[in-house]
Amino acid sequence: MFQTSLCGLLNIKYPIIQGGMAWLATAELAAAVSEAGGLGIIAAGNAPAEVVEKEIKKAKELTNKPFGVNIMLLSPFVEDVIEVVYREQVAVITTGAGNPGKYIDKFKSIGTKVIPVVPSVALAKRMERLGADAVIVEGTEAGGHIGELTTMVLVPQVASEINIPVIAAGGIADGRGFLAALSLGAEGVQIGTRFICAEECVVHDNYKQMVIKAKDRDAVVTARATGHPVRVLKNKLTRDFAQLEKEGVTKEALEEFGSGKLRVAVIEGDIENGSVMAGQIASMVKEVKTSHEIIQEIIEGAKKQLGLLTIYDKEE
Ligand code: TUI
Repeated sequence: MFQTSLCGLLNIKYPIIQGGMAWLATAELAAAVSEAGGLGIIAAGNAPAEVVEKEIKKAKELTNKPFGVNIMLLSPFVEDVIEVVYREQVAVITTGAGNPGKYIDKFKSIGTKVIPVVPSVALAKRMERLGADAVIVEGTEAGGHIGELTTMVLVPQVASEINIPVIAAGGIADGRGFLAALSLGAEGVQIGTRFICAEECVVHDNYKQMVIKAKDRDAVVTARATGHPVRVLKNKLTRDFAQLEKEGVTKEALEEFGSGKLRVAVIEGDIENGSVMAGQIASMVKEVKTSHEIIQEIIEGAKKQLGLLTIYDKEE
């Protein structure tokens, strides 16, 4: 059940891709998600190529199943990371925060599937034309760097305009969201925030606990003025950001202030002064579970929800 064309394309059991979360999505999480039947992703983030290479080699030791690497296109090391991922012949790349057009042919020549994150119909169409294998359509509900449109409006608009598989992202954490995404025309989902609280996610426990305690309105957008808006959980950092924006400091000063703050939260566990990136669905994450349990819960939840819809149909 829920086997879509994406499962065949990526050689996975369930059409669930783990979000490429910088610092959090290490080999341990990626391998666990792939072992559980989804597609695990190692996030390159802003890491140097040697670090990414080590993670890829570690994931290969932990699983024989396919996994991917997320390439953050704003990284200063992007060209070197591209070379490492190419050399290691990783099964899938996802990309974020930019247009990966110039790299697509290179990866396709060795059979690596290329799946860009797109925040608009125009970019989705361009990616299809350039040979992308699928696109991740990410709504503004997502954590981290975000676009403008919601998942609810963007997924069906993109699905109507392209012929490659659409993967919905942003605001999905359970079986109901998964089923809703398929109803909107997606053939799979990308889930980030729920996997922050996977047992195999190496993030500091303070970060996991902050996600678990988050309420519906706690995931706010900072740094709009920089042109790179980022969704994070409210804390001292977001208040300081708001104050600086009110004072009208330059874009460069805001970028400088934000730089390195994700590491502060993820590694040091300073969830007041660090950047706790998470999506609007954070309040639905109630406990730490294994990646296997999370994926099973999503699939079983979707089956249950589908059963309810069928009952409505019978009552007509
Ligand atoms: O990339 C993400 N999420 C991220 S990246 C990140 S690290 C970072 N930190 C601070 C500032 C910027 C990045 C944390 N979270 N999600 C995928 C995503 N991609 N969301 C939006 C986009 C996107 C935006 C514009 C993709 C393409 C794009 O294209 C513009 C163009 O060049 O046409």
